[in-house]
Amino acid sequence: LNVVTVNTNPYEGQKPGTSGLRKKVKVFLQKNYTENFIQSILDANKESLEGCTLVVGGDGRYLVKEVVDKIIKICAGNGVAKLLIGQNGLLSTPAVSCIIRKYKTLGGIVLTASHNPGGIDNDFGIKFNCSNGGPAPDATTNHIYQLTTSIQHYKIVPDLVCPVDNIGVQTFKVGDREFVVEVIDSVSDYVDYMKEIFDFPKIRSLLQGSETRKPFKVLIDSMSGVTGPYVRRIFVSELCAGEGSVRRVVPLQDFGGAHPDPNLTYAADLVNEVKNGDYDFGAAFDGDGDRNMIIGRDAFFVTPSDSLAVLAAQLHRIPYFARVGVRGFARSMPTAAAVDRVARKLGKEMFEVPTGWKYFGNLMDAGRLSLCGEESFGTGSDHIREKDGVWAALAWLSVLADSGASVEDTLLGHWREYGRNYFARYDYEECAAEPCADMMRALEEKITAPGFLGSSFSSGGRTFVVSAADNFSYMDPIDRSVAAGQGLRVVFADGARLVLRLSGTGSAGATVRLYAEAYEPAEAGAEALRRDARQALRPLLDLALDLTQLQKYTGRERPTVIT
Ligand code: VG1
Ligand code: CO
Repeated sequence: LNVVTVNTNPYEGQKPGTSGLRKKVKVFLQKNYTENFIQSILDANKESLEGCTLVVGGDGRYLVKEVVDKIIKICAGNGVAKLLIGQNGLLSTPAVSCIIRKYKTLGGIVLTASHNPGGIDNDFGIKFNCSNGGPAPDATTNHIYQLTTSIQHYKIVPDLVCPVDNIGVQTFKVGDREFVVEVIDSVSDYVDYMKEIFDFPKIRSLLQGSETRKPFKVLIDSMSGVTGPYVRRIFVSELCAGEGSVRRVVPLQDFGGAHPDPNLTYAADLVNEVKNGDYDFGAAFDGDGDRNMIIGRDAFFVTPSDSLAVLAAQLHRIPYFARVGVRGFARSMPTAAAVDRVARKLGKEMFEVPTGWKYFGNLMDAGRLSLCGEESFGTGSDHIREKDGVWAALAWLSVLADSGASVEDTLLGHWREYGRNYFARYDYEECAAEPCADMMRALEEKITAPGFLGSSFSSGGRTFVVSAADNFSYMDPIDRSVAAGQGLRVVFADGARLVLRLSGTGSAGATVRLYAEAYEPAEAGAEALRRDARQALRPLLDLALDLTQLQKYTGRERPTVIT
């Protein structure tokens, strides 16, 4: 087989966002668009490419198989020695991270647009992960982007035919070197690792019940995303939960037309099933399997920020942490600060990083971070370098198996001890980009003007006094790299916070995210701790709309999604 060098021209806008390059499928279908980006990823790794191994897999959405084929041919053309590819091109994002680390590969290419809808009219995405298993840091993605702006040609082996439907090793002769593709079982490595981290027999006996205890009934929803095969293997085969305890476990190219995003809006049918059925626990995962939503009996909702805090407080119940110990905790800036209180109590280091999982990696690699999360339904630990949906569900079940408590009682107990951080996020999707940029500029000016600090606002019978306000900037404590302009935040004296930022994962227009958080201390009493979140946050949200003039700038009366 021969390598062919193909001339090409750069495309504008191949700049990876919060998590890889995400665009409409039609954009990726343009001539050489996908080839350019893949070649640029490889060029960014030029020094290490010779003889290296890469992992390749995606969430099963439309175009994954075609792009896997392109990656195989372009890698073959660029001196990569070996590819590890999930069967049928399927690998969850956490599984890619796990496999990169286990087999010590140079990195991996993940084909996903995560929770964005799939299908020919929807989204596709390409992300590069480094040898630590985590999403490439800003320096690397900026380098890749730079290369896309000047690319002149790519190298490909057009005649190489390599199906990925069957597990096994295929060897090719490219020029005078050997090129190997190993198609691997998509779930085995990941499942083996989960069995090391958790006590499967203990979770199994929770689910099965005993003479003295009723079975603990779960309903796990893969939302027709990539976790289907993982969920079947783990919950049905290993934990013997029964076929009736899993739903939507066949990965579909268009996720059945649904939005594979685990939250109360897009996973409403799971919520209803749990509410109307006899279930103790429900969980859902996004398209690529890194997000999770946890609910209890009667669909009692656990906010992701609380989920992180509860797990932090109960980490000792999980065998992995009992074994390796617990280092620090971290959350992304907009995530509610519930976990900060746990860190303080346990005497652990606490980090606040910009939105996006790539900012947790260095802290984990340096041995300073064990558990972290984001308000966007992301939870994970240093077992890999991505957030991990199935892991989060297993972590919760481990905690519950050990404590014997229900989901709701676990939360009530947590709030009684630490107080409660009420949290809500309003998303205004696909707005016109320019007015949104104006809005951000105007707000930044307002909150950084002299006199804003210390000023007070009344809303809904409450007074909020500004104690801090800025455009969040982060210096990585390990490599001292700086990420500036990460979101506008206003902090109030009573611990309440407002954050406004623009999404970095959308594929059209601008998506505005407004985050609100209010703290109710434990002493406030049972009633104050059990309020409806929307009600509790009303004064703050009203204040936010007034302060940002969001409705004026976006022309939107109400958000597209509330989480
Ligand atoms: C969103 C979330 C962020 C998350 C990112 C990737 O980013 O807010 O917390 O890390 O998606 O998640 P943004 O820039 O749109 O707010 V995933 O499951 O899409 O990889
Ligand atoms: Co995802």
